[in-house]
Amino acid sequence: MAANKPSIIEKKWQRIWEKTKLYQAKDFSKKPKYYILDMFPYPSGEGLHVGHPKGYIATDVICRYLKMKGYNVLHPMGWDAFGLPAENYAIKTKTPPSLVVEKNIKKFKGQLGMLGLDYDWAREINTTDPEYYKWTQWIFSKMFEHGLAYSADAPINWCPSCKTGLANEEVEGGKCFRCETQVVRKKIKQWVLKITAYAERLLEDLEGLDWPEPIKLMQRNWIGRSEGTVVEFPISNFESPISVFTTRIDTIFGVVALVVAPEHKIVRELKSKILNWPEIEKYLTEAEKKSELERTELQKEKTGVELKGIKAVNTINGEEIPIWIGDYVIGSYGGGAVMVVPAHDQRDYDFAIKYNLPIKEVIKSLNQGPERDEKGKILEAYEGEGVLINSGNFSDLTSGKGREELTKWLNSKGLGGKKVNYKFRDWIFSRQRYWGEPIPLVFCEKCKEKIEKKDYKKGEFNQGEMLNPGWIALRERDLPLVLPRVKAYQPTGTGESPLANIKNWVETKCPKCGARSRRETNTMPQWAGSCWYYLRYVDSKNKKELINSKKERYWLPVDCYVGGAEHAVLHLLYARFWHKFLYDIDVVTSKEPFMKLKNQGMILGENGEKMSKSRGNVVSPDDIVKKYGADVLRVYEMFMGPFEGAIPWSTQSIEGVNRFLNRVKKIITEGRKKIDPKNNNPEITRHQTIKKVTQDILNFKFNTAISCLMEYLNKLEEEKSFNLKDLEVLILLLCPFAPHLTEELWHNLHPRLSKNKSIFGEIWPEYQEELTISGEIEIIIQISGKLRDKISVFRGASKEEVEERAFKSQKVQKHLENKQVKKTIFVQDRLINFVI
Ligand code: ANZ
Ligand code: ZN
Repeated sequence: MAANKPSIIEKKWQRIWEKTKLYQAKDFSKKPKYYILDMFPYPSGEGLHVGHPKGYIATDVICRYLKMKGYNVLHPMGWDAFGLPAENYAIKTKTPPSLVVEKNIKKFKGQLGMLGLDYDWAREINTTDPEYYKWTQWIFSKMFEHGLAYSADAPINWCPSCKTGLANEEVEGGKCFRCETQVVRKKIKQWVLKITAYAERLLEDLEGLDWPEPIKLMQRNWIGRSEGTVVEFPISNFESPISVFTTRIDTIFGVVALVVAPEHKIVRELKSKILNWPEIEKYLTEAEKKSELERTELQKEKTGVELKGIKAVNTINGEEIPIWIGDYVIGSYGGGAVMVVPAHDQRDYDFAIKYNLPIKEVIKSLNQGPERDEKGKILEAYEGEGVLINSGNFSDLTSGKGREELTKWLNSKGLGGKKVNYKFRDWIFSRQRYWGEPIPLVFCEKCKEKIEKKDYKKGEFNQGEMLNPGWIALRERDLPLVLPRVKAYQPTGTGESPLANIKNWVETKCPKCGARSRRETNTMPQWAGSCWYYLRYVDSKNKKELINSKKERYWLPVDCYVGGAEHAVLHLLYARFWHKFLYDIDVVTSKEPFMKLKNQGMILGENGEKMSKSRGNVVSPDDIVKKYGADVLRVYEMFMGPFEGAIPWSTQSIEGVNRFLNRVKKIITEGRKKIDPKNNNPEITRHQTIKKVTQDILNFKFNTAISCLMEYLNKLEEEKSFNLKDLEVLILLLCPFAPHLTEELWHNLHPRLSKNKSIFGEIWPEYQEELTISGEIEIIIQISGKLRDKISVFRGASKEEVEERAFKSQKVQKHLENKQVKKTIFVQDRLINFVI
């Protein structure tokens, strides 16, 4: 029958659902709301492979289920379309990126539609649409206004041969991906966002979130809170001291040297006093070439050079100690200097052995200490806690107490104090690229002069303008600052974006004083648009404000966010940061954007490797849908294994799913001619199935929900006639997974129903707890594997209940007399076996 072909019924229902606006979420309703969100895709030229929609299918299942449970559900979709791939493609083909994006979106949207995903397309957004990025720019300018954006010289990856800055993704093993020249670090002026100002809140508020524990942990580690002490070490014959951050101030009596980072300002300040400057200079040049990662890799041997001719003084006991530079010390962390304690830090120990520095033990282990040679010298650092020794008045304190007392002492002398440091840095927010949001700032010499000469009225300049003299933010009415068309998209040779070449765009008037000024020509990074997109879906057409506050209060926060675990840190941290800022300026009313987070596991190629074009193992959803239909693809992707797991694609298993759906079709088409209200055989199974499928959907256990439906089908297939209810429940429970087929079968079962009345307007089946347990069933009692008795118990009775009943049996008692039960094996609803 042609009308049964998936390709025909799927298109038919998709058209009807669209026409009846089945998926449009209503702003405001008496129903409880639920906002379920997918991580929106980057619309690449290749289109989707079967791995991409796994998460989208899952949210679709939940969304359809929740609507049947009476929720007002918001399930939107959009496009994260700025970024390098479109730009590189544009460079190669000389087509404007906007056209490339438009074409790709069309393809993606077609593919998502083909899968029957129930998005509310009326709310679609696209991060490259000026009407959208107007608000991305607006948020930036608000951050600027509040002093959260500052300009700083920051190093970028620079290819000396291509004369261009490179994104991290474009550096492979330290080399340029285009010409394989060694990439160097080059400092250029960048816009930086003060995400570190939110460190404490970003940490604290993680606690209340229903997120996978490993992801929370990754965020905590990324933020990297570290509590310790800062302490100043004076330099002989020089006024300013070196300030050091340490988590182990209890080891200060064991300090044998200081090591400062190559970029530490003291190195240049002391130049005239350093006796071996040529050697130092050579070291500095070498260090500049290395990335931070290369410098700090634990396995790499640590190097350093002593600054000859100068000495530092150990604050605690007045001892003179040498000062070194070493590139394993990071310039931007904890003051860029460390105190070297070889006895208690392995890195320092290795450094001391290599450069022949003394090793002073100052902590005694309370258990077994470090290994020693025959002379008693330690063979490794003892990094643990213990009791202070060789530490003057502080000897005999425990490490913890020692830290407390030493910090107190330093504080009282004005030489140091408690300090909390964070590993993560402020966010470098500018890119020297074309295809991104223009940064809405101009530079005005006149305003700069005013600020420098303090020739302004109170309140004339905002916090950001005071912090960055000369930089003026565009006003809201000047937004969006539209990305102009250019002739060439490749980066310029100077490390500036191609926008710098458009003279009549760059030259403009200062929005504050009207003087001639220049626009910022860097653009925003790809992350910007995805920092707040979930807000815009709620009110995507609003021309007056980012989001209407009534709608914000109704829909937010997002109840459930689903996407790949690769976004565990950056995207989720950046979005949380922006959300908190928007909370502070009263745009949103919740402290966190995403209450619950679920990560989908990858779908691997049939060979168990990651699916990719280069590996040649890509499976296209178009081919699968063509052969089996969207419902088979959907059910298969949900059935293939645990949602979070990485699972290889299997053509064989998809055949199994195809057979399952065909059996469902058969039992409904044939069964509706054999209706018998008196047949109540499957009742218990029916209630059990409703219970299990309902619970499993809520817990993202789609695979077990489907296997439960398969068992239910087995049960039904044993029957010769059917209670209408049993058939209905099969379709209703299956419909979130296989929407097209079930919609068709639902109408087969109810031929008088209007085509516009969807199965998704039906109510989700309810179960009765007492009916999930059948009456009495017989259970076998074995003793050491031999059948000794049979008893009746209620279906589903627990081990304890069955045990208690079994011990009452005379036969059992006889066989157990004077025997000890070593082990009890229990199979629910089947047997209990006492091993003696
Ligand atoms: C002396 C010491 C003795 C240290 C000891 C450890 C053990 P977190 O914050 O957990 O990373 N450190 C400080 N600043 C650094 C920098 N800019 N680059 C590289 N290393 C730096 O740990 C802080 C510890 O890392 C500090 O404590 C310091 O070494 C080192 F037995 O100071 B410690
Ligand atoms: Zn001005």
